[in-house]
Amino acid sequence: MTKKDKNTKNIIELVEVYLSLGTNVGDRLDNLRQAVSLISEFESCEIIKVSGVYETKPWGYTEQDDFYNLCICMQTELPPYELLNKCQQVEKELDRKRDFKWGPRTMDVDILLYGDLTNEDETLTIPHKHMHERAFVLYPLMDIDKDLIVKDKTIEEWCELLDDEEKESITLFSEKLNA
Ligand code: PH2
Ligand code: MG
Ligand code: MG
Repeated sequence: MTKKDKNTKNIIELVEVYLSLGTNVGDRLDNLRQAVSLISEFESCEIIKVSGVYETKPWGYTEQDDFYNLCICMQTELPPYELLNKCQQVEKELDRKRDFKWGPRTMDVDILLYGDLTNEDETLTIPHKHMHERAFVLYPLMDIDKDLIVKDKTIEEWCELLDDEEKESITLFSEKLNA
């Protein structure tokens, strides 16, 4: 997708990005609201769609409280590492403590997809490594676009492949964040 810059009339490349947000410490709904509000203020970014809010059993490390999760689709002009930096600032603003892998957190903002980009290094793996096996990512993405293709399958197809335990790990809390 492209648009014209107002001042220079240059063509700007807009990339479609999908983010996953998760929280299981403090007031989870308020954490999500604050994070989405901060993300909506990112320069050169426009939120296109926000999924419903889902309550989800912890994945990976299970001895912790349930999460609230949602996904966001947005268009951006920001390069991937600048966007990552901004997502990490949101985590900091929400007072995220340095946690251990898959441990409790006030806010986690992950980049799932950045257009067609594939990238793998220590700081950023796109598409997100585990996104196709997690109900807490796939169900919110179903709200946004069930036909979106990730790793050669649609979101809907990946959902059907989840085992029963994973399918039962998630319930819709609210269709709208600000309902
Ligand atoms: N995030 C993790 C690890 N486990 N489980 C759920 N349900 N939701 C998450 O957002 C989540 C998780 C690591 O980022
Ligand atoms: Mg994460
Ligand atoms: Mg993360």
